[in-house]
Amino acid sequence: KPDQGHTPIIAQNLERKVNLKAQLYVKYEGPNPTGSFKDRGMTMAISKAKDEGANAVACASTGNTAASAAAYAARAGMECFVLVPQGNIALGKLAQSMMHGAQVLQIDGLFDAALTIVREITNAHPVTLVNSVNPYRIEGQKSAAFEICDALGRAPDFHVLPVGNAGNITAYWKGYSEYLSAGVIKNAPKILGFQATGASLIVNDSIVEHPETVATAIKIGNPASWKGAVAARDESGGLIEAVSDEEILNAYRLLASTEGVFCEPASAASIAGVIKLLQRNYFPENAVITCTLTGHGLKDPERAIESSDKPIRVPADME
Ligand code: AN7
Repeated sequence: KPDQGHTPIIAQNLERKVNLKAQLYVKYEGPNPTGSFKDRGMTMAISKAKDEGANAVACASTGNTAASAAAYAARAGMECFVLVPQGNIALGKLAQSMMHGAQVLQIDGLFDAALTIVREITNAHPVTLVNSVNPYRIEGQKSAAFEICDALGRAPDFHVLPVGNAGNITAYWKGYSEYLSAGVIKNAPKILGFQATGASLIVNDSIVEHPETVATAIKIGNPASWKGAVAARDESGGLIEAVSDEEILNAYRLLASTEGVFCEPASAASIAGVIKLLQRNYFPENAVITCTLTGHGLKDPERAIESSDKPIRVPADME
């Protein structure tokens, strides 16, 4: 088994809970080495950087890219610089970047500002940019689409995923398209992307200056792979829509408390999207739907605790 990828695809029993008459599966990316789908692309980007003689890599990140870059750079013996938005990164992700020995720069600004800065720096200096504008990232991440088709023996009818910087939706569409042209699958799925309402710039077709959402992983106002996301939507006949923070958190709790699957809030945007589309009878009966759960719930313990009933404190006796 390779170190990253080959994650489980788990059938869901949400039928009675949300009145879904379709077959729903989640592709759970939590078991990757650093707990998110980013490892699929990062192993490629770092290996290629090493191959090309790089001594240092850098990225801007809402947290997961940074954690993954830090780990793979450590393994490769390279320096790693990560720029993260101060106060807008889940605790687990920050801990990972620090433990793996990256130079962590917390900027007084959001992801988009960090990406602009890191692009300029890596243009001017011998440091390899490992954000998903690095094409090797997309090549690695498309493997998830292959795995889903291999596991199901067919492509799903619909594939649903959260959209932040839009690298992953681009990668999935590339994967499905390649399997289609190679004749491995007969039909490609419709790609359904979900942004948070407070960061729904692709939906509204305009940059969001001040993105706002509890799902910090997708708190992005001007995604680098915007065009890729639009192509995935239009070529597949899918859609990109928004879900509110409330819908995201409801889906987040529903999955954890009734399916035993703990993902981070941004990941739950995919399930929230399915529930939203169900309410307007979007899915034909017996459709096969796959949702990517992009990251592990343990990434963001603070949000998990805030979203749950508080533990009860009692004296240490039988009563
Ligand atoms: C859990 O780590 O952008 O649309 O800097 O961490 O490919 O950006 C993370 C994104 C979804 C969105 N779910 O994927 C970063 C970063 C989780 C994420 C996304 C992210 P893209």
